[in-house]
Amino acid sequence: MKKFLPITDSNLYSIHDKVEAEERLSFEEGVKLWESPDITGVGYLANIVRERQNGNFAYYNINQHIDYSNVCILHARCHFCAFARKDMKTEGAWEMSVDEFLDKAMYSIEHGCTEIHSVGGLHPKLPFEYYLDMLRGLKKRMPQVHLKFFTAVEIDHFARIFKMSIKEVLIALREAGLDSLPGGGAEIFAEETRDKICPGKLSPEGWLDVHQQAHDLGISTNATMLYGHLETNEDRVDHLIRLREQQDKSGGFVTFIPLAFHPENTRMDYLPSPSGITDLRTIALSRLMLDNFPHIKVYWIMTGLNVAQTALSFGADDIDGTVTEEKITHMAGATTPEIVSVDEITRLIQEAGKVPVERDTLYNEIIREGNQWHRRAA
Ligand code: V47
Repeated sequence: MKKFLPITDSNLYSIHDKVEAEERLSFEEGVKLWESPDITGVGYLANIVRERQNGNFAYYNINQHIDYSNVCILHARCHFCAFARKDMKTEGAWEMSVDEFLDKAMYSIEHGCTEIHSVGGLHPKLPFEYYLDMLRGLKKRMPQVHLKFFTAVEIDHFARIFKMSIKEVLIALREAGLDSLPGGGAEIFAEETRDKICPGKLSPEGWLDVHQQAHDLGISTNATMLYGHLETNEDRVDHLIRLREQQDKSGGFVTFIPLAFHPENTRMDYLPSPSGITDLRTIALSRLMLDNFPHIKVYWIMTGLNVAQTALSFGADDIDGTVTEEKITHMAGATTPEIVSVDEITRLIQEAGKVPVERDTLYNEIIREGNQWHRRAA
């Protein structure tokens, strides 16, 4: 039987040859992929890489997000953010005590959660002991649960206000129980656009340096890109190439998560939300450009479950997890649920023709027996 290549844009033929030959794509090829009208052709190319790297598996995890506080010294700077507040006197501000934090996390852990993901604003006053106590409290009670805490921007903030080096901060947090860093705060690296959406925020070099130092210490991290605001096609490709170069140097990124901008309640509320095609194109572009990243995650909280399910055929091999209690996107108008059941996640994955695998943060398979779970090494 004759086979047809499902590509209609002739600009993609030479890229197809390079993808088949496992050759690295250039900046110009990244821009071509973004500009191609042949979205299914682009998806087809990304799916080649996805299947090569992760077969037919689609990963999910049982996790909980806990945002310990939204008080943030950058509250007036990040124009895309609906989450931050100036201080505790401002309406909508919160600051959890360590006990409140531990109670919330322990409830999820007792219900089978394997990862706590915790971030907050850049708080001007909380002492370093607060952050250490959150980690210590959980590690002492439940050592097998993975603690993915604090973005590079928070790590840099701790170094500044506690007058420590980045390395000292990371070592102290690790001793208290930190397992990995989430990928937030990267936004978009291209300086001109970054200065428009978050002037004065940690620089791209600063963000990458925190990840470099974490990787040097053996701490795995994730990476993100905020898209669907003022960034250009070139900005997106540039962002991915800077991450790819960093991964060549330090090698500790586990997964990349493109984050779809939600404009409601932000100072950029005049912008439309990114469309489903933009979401799928961003996933596919990421899979193709980030040839040295083992995983690409579609964050259903931001794309919605239907797009997330479709993204599993456009380069994504991971659909994130149950999440539970998401604030950053919901304060910016997300209409997705704040939690989704394991049955729903596995049903969506199977319906997309993939095999669901429950994973921990570092992609070890989770095996469950009754109320107990253990890891099978990746
Ligand atoms: O850094 C803020 C983004 C990030 C908005 O590492 C917004 O596994 C959209 O990093 N619309 C935090 N995005 C979330 C994040 C993340 C999420 C899931 C998994 C992982 C991981 C990391 O959210 C921020 C910022 O880039 N953000 N405001 C908004 N209005």
